[in-house]
Amino acid sequence: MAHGSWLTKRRSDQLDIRNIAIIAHVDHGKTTLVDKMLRQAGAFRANQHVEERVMDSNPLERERGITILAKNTSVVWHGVKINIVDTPGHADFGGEVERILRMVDGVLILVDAAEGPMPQTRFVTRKALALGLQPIVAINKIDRQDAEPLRVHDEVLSLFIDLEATEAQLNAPFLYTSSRAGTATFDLEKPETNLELLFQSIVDTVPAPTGDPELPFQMLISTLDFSNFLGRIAIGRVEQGRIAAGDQVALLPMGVPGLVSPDEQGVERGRVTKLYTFDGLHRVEVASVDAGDIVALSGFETIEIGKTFTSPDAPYRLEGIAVEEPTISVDFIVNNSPFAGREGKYVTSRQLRDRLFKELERNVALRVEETDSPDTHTVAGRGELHLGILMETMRREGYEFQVSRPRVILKEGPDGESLEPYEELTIDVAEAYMGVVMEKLGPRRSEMLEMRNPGMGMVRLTFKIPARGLFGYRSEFMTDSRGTGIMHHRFLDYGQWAGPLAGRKRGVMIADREAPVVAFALGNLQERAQMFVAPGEQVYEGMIVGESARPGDMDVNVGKEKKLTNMRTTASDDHILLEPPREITLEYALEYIEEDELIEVTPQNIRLRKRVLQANERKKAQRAANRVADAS
Ligand SMILES: Nc1nc2c(ncn2[C@@H]2O[C@H](COP(=O)(O)OP(=O)(O)OP(=O)(O)O)[C@@H](O)[C@H]2O)c(=O)[nH]1
Ligand SMILES: [Mg+2]
Repeated sequence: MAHGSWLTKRRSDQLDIRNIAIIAHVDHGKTTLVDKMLRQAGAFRANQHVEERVMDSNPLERERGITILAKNTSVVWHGVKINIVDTPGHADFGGEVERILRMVDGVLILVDAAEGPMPQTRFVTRKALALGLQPIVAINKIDRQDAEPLRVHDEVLSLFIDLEATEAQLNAPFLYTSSRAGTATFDLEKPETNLELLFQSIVDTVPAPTGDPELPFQMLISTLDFSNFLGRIAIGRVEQGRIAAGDQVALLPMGVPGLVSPDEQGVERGRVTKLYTFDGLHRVEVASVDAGDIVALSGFETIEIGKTFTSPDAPYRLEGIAVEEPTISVDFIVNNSPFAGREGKYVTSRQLRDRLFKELERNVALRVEETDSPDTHTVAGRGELHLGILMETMRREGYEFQVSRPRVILKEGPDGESLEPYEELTIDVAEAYMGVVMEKLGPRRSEMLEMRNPGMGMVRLTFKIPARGLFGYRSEFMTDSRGTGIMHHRFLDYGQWAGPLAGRKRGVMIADREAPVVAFALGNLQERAQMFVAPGEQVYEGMIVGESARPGDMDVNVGKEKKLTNMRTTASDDHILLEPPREITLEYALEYIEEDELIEVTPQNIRLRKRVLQANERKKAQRAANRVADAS
């Protein structure tokens, strides 16, 4: 394809460029595809050992098998440099994907050939189409046993029509791909053995960037990075002009697009210290970058997403990107459990405070607020995963702290009424479990939006539900569907406060003293409870050790030994068949706990506890609460 007018402006030593983001629902195979693209385009040496999904480079990403941070990379294919941005698919990171769309000229939309378009597919596709980006569609995982690529092809087309795609967007190339095998074809009857057709489609359909390198420099900051050595790093596409290391530039605050008056407040001037472009897995330092390429730039401590870099003589502000508002918050509290300080390196309120505020440097959708107590900070974010990952990262760094139950962030409506966040919930289950799902979701104030039978005895149910209504539902759902169901939810919008919701159905079992857990005690308790602890663990009074089968909390002694009435010894413990304890992950705990409970997070353990530890104090508090309730 000829992009002649633009090419003539590029210096002869510069490659032709395409900028593309890979977008999809979580797990549909984006990172696996980028992996194969890198390999097939020769980004690695022939004998280089490269791990699978190499782009998911941080330890949490590898452990969980999900992408948390978007990442830039590039390959050169037949003389064209293709900048690729791999994006996270989880709904909590949708805002980041939205910002990334501002530095590309096309999107590769991946859709699982069995699951079809999911809420997150719809969200990112809507944003991409609305920005006028040229899509390429990959119906992925065609190697799956249950793949139905033709059905999914139709579903994607309907989605495009729903979202009012333009003629050009509707004519997007549709490829059938297997990320895992590294293949792409236009025709299922003619399987291919590589990704040639995908590369070719990118070069042919994604427009080359149109910025003129001879005009004054402009660049919108689309994402951030941070290095201890360079400080904040801005990443974005050079909109027009060119930039060289050492150049004097202006950094414009967010505001109305257009020429900024020279004396506007908040405009900064300074020198670019370092410039990088992306090459395979590496960031390579370069002397200068021309319009159209994606660049990482350092030199300013005030770099923020949405600000514009320009030449100092032509401070023209580009349309900024508002960072999405948080929808839930939790309190981070200094650990005051009886085991405080035993497992963590950083435990003081000062250390906690500094770490939380440092996080704001790169975690743009996060908010941290001080409270009346120096021991407590309120941290607000986009969802349980967003906040859960921060907690997980901190515990790995050696921090120890406690976390409250998440709260939804309310907003005031136009008439002063209370609004709360609603989520779109998608559930895939076998038809047999449909009844129990509806029965459980009803009292959680959900409203069914759609029900579909894609076949094979499965149903897909879509609900609108207050975010609060989802708290604690995942574990019930997994039990109800015998672990076979799949559920996803993403933020929809703010709506009317849905009124009070019932809390957890089942009570918890609470340790009544500090002791090591004994198998004999668990053996007796497990008939009435699902335990969270295993023999040998240490518990303290007020710690939650299991979930009972019934409503109402119960204090128990998990350290109770078998009475040695005859010659038998505790060795007989070995004969007790114990159910494995329920594994408590951070996200699970966040969904699970009630207002009067906390999560204790340390590098080694995640414990659940009552806020009030002593059983008699708790009873007193309960009686007082009942009196208040009776009086009103
Ligand atoms: N059968 C099959 N499995 C695949 C294919 N591509 C990816 N997978 C598997 O799907 C899972 C998710 O793959 P990823 O590449 O991490 O998906 P992703 O879209 O990057 O996920 P997020 O970044 O978390 O949104 C992994 O277990 C992959 O091995 C494919 O073509 N066929
Ligand atoms: Mg990924």
